[in-house]
Amino acid sequence: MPSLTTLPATATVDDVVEVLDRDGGVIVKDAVSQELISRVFDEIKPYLDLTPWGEGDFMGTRTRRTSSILAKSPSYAEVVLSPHLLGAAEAILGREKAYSWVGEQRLDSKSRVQISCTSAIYIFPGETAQPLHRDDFLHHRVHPGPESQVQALFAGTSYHAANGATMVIPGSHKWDDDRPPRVEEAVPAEMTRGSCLIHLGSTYHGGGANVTKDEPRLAMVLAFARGYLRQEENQYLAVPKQQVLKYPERIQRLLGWDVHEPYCGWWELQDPHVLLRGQDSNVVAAHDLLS
Ligand SMILES: O=C(O)CCC(=O)C(=O)O
Repeated sequence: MPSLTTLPATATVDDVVEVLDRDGGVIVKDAVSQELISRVFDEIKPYLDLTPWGEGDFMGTRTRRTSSILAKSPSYAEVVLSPHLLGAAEAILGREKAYSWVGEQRLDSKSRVQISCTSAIYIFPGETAQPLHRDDFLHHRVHPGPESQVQALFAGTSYHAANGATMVIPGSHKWDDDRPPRVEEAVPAEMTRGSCLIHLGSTYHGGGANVTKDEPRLAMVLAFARGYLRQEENQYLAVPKQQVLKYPERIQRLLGWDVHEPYCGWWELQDPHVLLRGQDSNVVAAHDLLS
């Protein structure tokens, strides 16, 4: 039975990518600090408490899901910049290079990453297992093929088979689209609080059943996708501009206030980041006439 590899926090991005290429998923122990997890939890707790139970097998009737995390938890920006997930996403999604001729000039473009989705998934006792699925279904991928998304679940609590650890089928990223996942093939991503499970968008996985009496399981989800695709969670609506302005430029661009090579996402023929820089711009002034 294939299992999941756990790497130490000292693992390099290359180590993470090597295991992801082989297995489709990898655990990084202590990927973020206990202090950061506590801070994020304190920031999202008021929202989690107000979040209703989900509906149906997929969302879970004993699960609370809250999204728009970068609007609710400023500290989550530190999770976004934690090196293993971001580095692996950049390496794997950046493999895809495209070029095209514009007259006699050859234009090269490389895929960069953007935030596709953020959420907290809180699975309570009594929850049943979520059906196994591939997250990149959202991008209409054909398998096997180049990846469109790389994501992680950061453990906000201890994460084990009984309290609903994510179930993963190692190696399933290599399957074609005709092979359905079977629960007997999935293994629990058991890990300590602060560790993370990184997996490819093509890897079959799903939330586990929580058969404990009193032990909820919390995961903080973060997905990166190629910068020219539609984000799964609409970050322009999820994170109000006043909050975007408080983040460093790197986070702003990862949120989508950016142009992806060669020219996807422009605003008024410019890098949309000019809207955040507040610099003197005739285009910004002209646009203000609209409001
Ligand atoms: O909660 C989990 O462990 C996985 C959740 C998931 O894969 C999803 O909701 O798409």
